[in-house]
Amino acid sequence: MQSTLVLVKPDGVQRSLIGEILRRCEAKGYVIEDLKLFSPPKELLEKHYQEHEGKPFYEPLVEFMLSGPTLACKLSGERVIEGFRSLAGTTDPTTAAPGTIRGDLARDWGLNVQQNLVHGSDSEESAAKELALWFG
Ligand code: DAT
Ligand code: MG
Repeated sequence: MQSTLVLVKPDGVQRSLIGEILRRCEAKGYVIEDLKLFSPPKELLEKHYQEHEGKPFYEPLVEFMLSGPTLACKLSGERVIEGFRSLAGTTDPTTAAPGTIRGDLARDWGLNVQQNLVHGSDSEESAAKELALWFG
């Protein structure tokens, strides 16, 4: 059994989409092991997005993540890392496939960061690191 870190980012919380997003995870058969709604400190976000440091969207991304509370979720299930990313859809909300969280619920707001509602760990290594960071 695998676990992954799912975040409902500030846009999702602000738009009251927590229920809809968790519903899709549960409907798929994944199990919510832990939940935490809070405003993470900048240091946590910088560690979380360390791989993107130096990219043009890095600073606006961290600023966006500081704009309001985030829901952190430890989600478990067989191949959940890959499975949640499939439920989430691709990064760009405009081209994310209909049927996915981003494809159905997110769109481009014309800002310099993609407000794409959710985060999901992208490998076993990132999941372990991110779960320790957000729930450790
Ligand atoms: P994902 O969240 O699909 O794993 P990522 O790890 O490549 O995507 O990027 C992290 C976040 O950074 C992403 O959810 C939104 C933002 N982002 C990524 N690429 C971007 C870009 N080209 N322009 C603006 N924001 C971007
Ligand atoms: Mg990523």
